[in-house]
Amino acid sequence: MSKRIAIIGAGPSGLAQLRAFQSAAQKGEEIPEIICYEKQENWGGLWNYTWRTGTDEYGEPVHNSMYRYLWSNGPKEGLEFADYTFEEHFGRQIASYPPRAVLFDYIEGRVKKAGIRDLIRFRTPVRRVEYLADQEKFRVVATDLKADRDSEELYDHVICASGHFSTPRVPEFPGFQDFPGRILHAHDFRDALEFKDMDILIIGTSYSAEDIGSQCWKYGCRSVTVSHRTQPMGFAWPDNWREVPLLQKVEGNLAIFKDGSTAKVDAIILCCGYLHHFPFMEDSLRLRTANRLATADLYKGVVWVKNPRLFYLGMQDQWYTFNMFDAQAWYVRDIIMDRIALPDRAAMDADVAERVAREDALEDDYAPIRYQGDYVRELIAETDYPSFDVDAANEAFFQWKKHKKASIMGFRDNAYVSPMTGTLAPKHHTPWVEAMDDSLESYLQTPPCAAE
Ligand code: FAD
Ligand code: NA7
Repeated sequence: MSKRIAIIGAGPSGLAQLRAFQSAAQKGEEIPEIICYEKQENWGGLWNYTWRTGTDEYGEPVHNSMYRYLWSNGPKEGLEFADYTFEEHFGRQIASYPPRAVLFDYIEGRVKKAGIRDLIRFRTPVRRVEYLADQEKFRVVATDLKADRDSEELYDHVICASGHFSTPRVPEFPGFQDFPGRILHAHDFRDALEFKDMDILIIGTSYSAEDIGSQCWKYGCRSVTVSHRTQPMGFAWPDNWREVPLLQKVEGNLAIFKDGSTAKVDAIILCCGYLHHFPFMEDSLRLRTANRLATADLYKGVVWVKNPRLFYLGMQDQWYTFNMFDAQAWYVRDIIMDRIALPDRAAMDADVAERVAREDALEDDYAPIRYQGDYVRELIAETDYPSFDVDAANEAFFQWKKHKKASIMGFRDNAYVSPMTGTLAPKHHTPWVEAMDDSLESYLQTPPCAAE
């Protein structure tokens, strides 16, 4: 096979793509030549923590949005790799909400075993992707940051796996210019202890708002006020936590909300989500989509309908993560290796429209989970990715939702059944609110017998 493939990003999605090709090679199949461009020093994407914010040592925007003490915000049973279980990696079952370092170790374990590191050019951000119609090739321009040299190469396919939780959406509210404290976006949040003894205001009501507020509460801030544009989160919050309507303005350090209520605050954290941002893609190749389950212009959620030699991985809003990226990567691999044929443009557009309409019709809180579970099931049915019990993974998510409603600060103390091996996870040795040490060494102290 003489095709050349470029993968942009070595986070969980890009690594899934590398592993998908390596798995075919392991079975004796001839695979294309692959080059993966990664702008960071190491793999793991968002799970590759850095203390840096703003720009890095090369003047590049820092990709990372994760912070200290981050524990998985959903059960690990929903993200487990079907071809590399937690039990295989850790030698036994572990508790259900691992901290970041534990998940990084798990992600890394699979790709170390696959031996694909040599295919990655680290510290090499892609600057520009253009399609040369006359040659039916993509021109990819990238910079080797260490050498400060640009390269230009031609590829038959490009797979964009650059993530979409990295470029912050940063609205402004009247009075921000004169606010006497710190205003930051969740993307730049690193350590909850910075906000110890402070009254903090959070804008937004999704995962970042919930988790950063909870972190600050856990590590000793004085109070949390969360301002919503659409509706409050509605959990049973601790006493020093309020939910208020949208911020109208700040006067000095007094925040004034839509219902006329006020709060004196020391810092403001904008948890307002992220932009799908692909400045390196030429206009005709650039994905423009809202953060939703059915992305715009992607057939089967991955094939760029306007030029089906281009693929995007992991661009959906995410309930499922690692195993969904796998499902996508195996599917994309099989298109590239001519095992799956693509329909014509009209059929691809119809597929996108059908997915959008089906998402728009979802009603209860649990329906989006089933929807994305069905999507994973649909893709894995078409490839040799190991089949797994998607209903069991859905069930872990349903339990998680119930446990959050019962106790927003205690949901991580629960344990679920692996959809891959059918074993029940042990409960973590320490309740989450008391567990200040988020290291891998501490997390793995849970004895397996705690499952009883
Ligand atoms: P990323 O992890 O973003 O990786 C993209 C990679 O592409 C990065 O390594 C980046 O450096 C590289 N890249 C970007 N642009 C370029 C370029 N131009 N050239 C070369 N390389 C480039 N998911 C969960 O399952 N559980 C959780 O608990 C969880 N918590 C989260 C908490 C936070 C704060 C955030 C922001 C996300 C969280 N997620 C969580 C979701 C997360 O999106 C996925 O787990 C996963 O990291 C997505 O993988 P990805 O490879 O698609 O993107
Ligand atoms: P999300 O899930 O995209 O949520 C963004 C939130 O920001 C959501 O509550 C929005 O409110 C709110 N938002 C966006 N713009 C505004 C403005 N202008 N004013 C007020 N509120 C606004 O992003 P997250 O960062 O929480 O989560 C992203 C990932 O990170 C997720 O997968 C986690 O795993 C971690 P809305 O409901 O639209 O009114």
